[in-house]
Amino acid sequence: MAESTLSNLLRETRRFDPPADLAASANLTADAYAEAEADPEAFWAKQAERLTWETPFEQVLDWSNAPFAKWFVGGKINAAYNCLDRHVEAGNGDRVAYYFEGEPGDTRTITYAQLKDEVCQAANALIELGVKTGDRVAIYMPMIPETVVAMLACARLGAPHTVVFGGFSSTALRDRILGCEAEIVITADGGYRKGKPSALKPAVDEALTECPDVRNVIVAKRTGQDVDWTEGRDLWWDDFVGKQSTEHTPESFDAEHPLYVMYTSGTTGKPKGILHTTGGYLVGTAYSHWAVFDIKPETDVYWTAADIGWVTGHSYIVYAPLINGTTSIMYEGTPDTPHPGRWWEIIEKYKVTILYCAPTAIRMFMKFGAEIPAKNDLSTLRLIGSVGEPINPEAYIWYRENIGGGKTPVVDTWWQTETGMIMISPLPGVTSGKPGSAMQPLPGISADVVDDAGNSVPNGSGGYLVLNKPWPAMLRTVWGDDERYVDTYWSRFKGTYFAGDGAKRDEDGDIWVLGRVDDVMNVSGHRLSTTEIESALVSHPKVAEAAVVGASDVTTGQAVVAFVILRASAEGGDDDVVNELRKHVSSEIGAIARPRNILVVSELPKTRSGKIMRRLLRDVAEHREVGDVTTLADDSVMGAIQQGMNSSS
Ligand code: 6R9
Repeated sequence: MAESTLSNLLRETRRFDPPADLAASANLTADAYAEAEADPEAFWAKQAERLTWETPFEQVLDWSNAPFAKWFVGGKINAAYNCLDRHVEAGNGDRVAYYFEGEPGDTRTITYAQLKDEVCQAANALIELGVKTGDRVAIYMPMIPETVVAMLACARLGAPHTVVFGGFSSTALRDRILGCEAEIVITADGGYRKGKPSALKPAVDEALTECPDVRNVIVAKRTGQDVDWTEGRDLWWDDFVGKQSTEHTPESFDAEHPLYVMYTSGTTGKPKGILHTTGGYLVGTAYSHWAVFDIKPETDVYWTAADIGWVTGHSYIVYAPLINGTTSIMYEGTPDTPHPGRWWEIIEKYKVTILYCAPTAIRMFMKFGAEIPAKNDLSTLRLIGSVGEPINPEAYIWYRENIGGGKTPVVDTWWQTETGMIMISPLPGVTSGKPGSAMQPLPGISADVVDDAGNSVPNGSGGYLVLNKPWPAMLRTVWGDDERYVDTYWSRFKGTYFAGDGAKRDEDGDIWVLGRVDDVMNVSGHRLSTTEIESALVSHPKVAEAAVVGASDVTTGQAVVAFVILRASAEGGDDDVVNELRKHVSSEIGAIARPRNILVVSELPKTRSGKIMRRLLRDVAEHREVGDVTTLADDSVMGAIQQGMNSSS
């Protein structure tokens, strides 16, 4: 993040106290901090009572083989039973689990009892395909109820799912299927985006040409578009799942049984499969959801406006809301289809009380103008949240004023795919919020800001964000690569989890997360690795070398800017090549990784040891004066690159 933004942030002095009525009836009060501090294990044992355990656990935490944690040792549990059956058994089967709103305007209301029946059918379908406990299932779906059904069917059988975001390309899908050796793929013909059907099945067909171990593909019909069909392999959801029995007795699994693998970008080219297990993940997500969103399941209508293909969707559209018996909204499409007020229409229609979304969406709505949300009645909202990237104070204030009616608390929640659950956030009934600050770790969570040597920095200083106590929803390892788990997260500072983010602690001790300190960038709240995009670029036959940086962008937070050196043999004008390369990156990774700018250069700035100095390229991409060039092997390179950038934009 640019220094100027940093100092702007830290000049922010506005404070917003919790509304008195919310504070008076809040789920979590200030004493929870001291309670958790006094006896963390007792605190987490108490939170574990949110779940129904078939066999109670004997020990809260086994940290004897750190950093490999075991939570709720000896406990046995079924995730799907906890999400569904027990609510039905308790007489809440008629409560709505999801109000589904399709992009074209079709709707479905799904109760807990109906969802349970559908999950049982899907579980029986997977059994018929030979899926056993421990087998992996890949899910590549649009935002439709079947996606939740598929995930919970896997969880019910103890078959870890790996959900691949529907915007990812066939190559990304292939890599993830191969990475966790999935044998079954669940997909759809397509989904609706931006007013049009957007196909998914062709990417599955393409990916599977290189995934010989995938036996079957279950295809949900959403758009009705034509699909190629592989007889014997492909099965229509409606026929195959629809014919199954709605009876299925869940088996309980060890608290540490794998629940899912979610791939996320890291500092090296290959995405990492983050492993979450069952008991701790469910306890951590359910607790944080209850605490941060002050969930009152009987009366709230809760909406996480994210995609299920990201961790935010896993934790706060699927698992935590269901564990807590919440009624949620699920919206399929883009926020501005068919008009820029779609979200506000949904909030009015369903009387949504809690909205959780990303700053990039808020900044987009700011651009559309405050008159758009003003057309709808948003007065049911009592709490609004933000996730995915730092929220700049302007966006925070706009959100609070124009969406929250100037009265709702804004919870700015910091967490990661790896943490599984919200870690740092204001508590809506307790904290006086500061626009731009995630404030304090939740009760039970311990975070710090440290310097290069790992020492805690004094208030008023910046450093690296670390987590210094294990927490229940923590990742357990990188799938199939324990060494990478230890290296990436636990080696930078011994015995402490290194989050990869820079942060500052202000004079009051509150935390301001400033963004990544590694080669991970954050585009519209989505993590992308510079190396991954560079590899995609150099995999194109016309590219000799590439360097990618994340440059600040008013809408998307950061944008991908690439500098490429073409091979001498490359034909065609620069403009054609640039278009070709942007398309190539889309098809290699996904549209989200498509560079905003690609600059063809004849040389890249390198140190004498051959390291590309991305810092200088970032200066150019952000139209700043270029920093210190003294370590460059050839300092004339930067002048040429700068000229190129100026003439291209
Ligand atoms: C949940 C999620 C994690 C990275 C994280 C950080 C950034 C997330 C933030 C935030 C500042 C917040 N991030 N929330 N930065 N303030 N409230 O987004 O997971 O996709 O793994 O990304 O996102 O940089 O390290 P994930």
